[in-house]
Amino acid sequence: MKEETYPFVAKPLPYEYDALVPVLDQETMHFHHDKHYKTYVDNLNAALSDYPELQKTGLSDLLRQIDKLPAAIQTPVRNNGGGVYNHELYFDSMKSPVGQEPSGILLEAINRDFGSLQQWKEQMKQAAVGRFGSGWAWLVTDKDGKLSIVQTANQDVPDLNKVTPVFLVDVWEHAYYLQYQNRRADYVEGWFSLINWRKAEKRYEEAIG
Ligand code: MN3
Repeated sequence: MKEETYPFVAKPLPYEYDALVPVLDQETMHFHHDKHYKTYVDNLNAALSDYPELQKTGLSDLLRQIDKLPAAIQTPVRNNGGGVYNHELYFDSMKSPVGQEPSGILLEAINRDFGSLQQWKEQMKQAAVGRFGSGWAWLVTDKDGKLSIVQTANQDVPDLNKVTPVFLVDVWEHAYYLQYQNRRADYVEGWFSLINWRKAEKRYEEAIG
């Protein structure tokens, strides 16, 4: 991801609001992007507004060193910086649900590290559906290209000093409730058809150099 700095600006969706229909409807995307994501951007800027020494630091660098930030802004940066980082990657990881399958070295790595694409999907679904409360399920890679699935709570990010995210799925209720109510598993099943595999492959290739 391109590293912007303070003041952070909400990025537009990389597709139209109705691009993810029928998996995610326009109303869901408007609330999720225009309200929830925008609020994280505004609150992150508010948290950093009194700390000029941090205003030239990129978002992932802020998240890598949360424990070294001034105590008063550790929690706001964790929650809102994570909220910005996670949503930008989430929106950018999706595309219209029209047949796209993984290929190339990312598919080879999935087969190697999970046994098969189907086994990966089952584990990813379990991580997303089984996440208790609000949070995220991620596909991440280490520097050697070894893939793993991780869950995080709230707006936490995985340890970015150790892994690079390939993509993630938002399992906060605001991501799906308008359309799916309590049926998180149905939302997650639909989300698989939204994965932008070409972008995922690019991220994976960049992460392992
Ligand atoms: Mn969300």
